[in-house]
Amino acid sequence: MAVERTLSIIKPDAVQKNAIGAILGRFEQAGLRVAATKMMHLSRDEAGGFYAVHKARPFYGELCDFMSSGPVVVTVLEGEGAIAKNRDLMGATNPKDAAAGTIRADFADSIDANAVHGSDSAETAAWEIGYFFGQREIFSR
Ligand code: RTP
Ligand code: MG
Repeated sequence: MAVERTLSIIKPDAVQKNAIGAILGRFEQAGLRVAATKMMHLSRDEAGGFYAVHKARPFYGELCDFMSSGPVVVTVLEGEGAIAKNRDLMGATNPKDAAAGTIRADFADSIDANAVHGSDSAETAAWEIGYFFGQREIFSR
């Protein structure tokens, strides 16, 4: 399987729960490497730009409010099959549907406050990484 990069966001609810280390640890334990990471408090416009693909959805306004409600941790994860591996570790969007042992099953409260974001394809991963990081801020090992 090819080495890939994917974008992870630890959302405001999980940062507030003091779960940054626990979540990054799950990625590392699964064989993914942190290639870049930083803490940010997104403006509402920055959150809206990031989730622009969902602009027409009924939940877009709430999603933008939530993602700009407190600091987040944005991380580039790298490893074999990183995009699908991260989605597997995250679990289903709604924590009620998330498999036991996934990040959302263990840390998410609701479909809105669902602990983590992860890129859903190679194309979106490249765009999402570029939204937050320059090439000189990303380190492969
Ligand atoms: P994410 O983009 O945050 O990793 O989540 P995802 O791929 O699992 O889900 P997506 O469909 O991309 O939706 C983005 C975020 O919008 C909220 N959402 N609410 N009320 C609803 O039906 C609904 N659907 C989605 C979730 O917080 C989801 O993470
Ligand atoms: Mg998504």
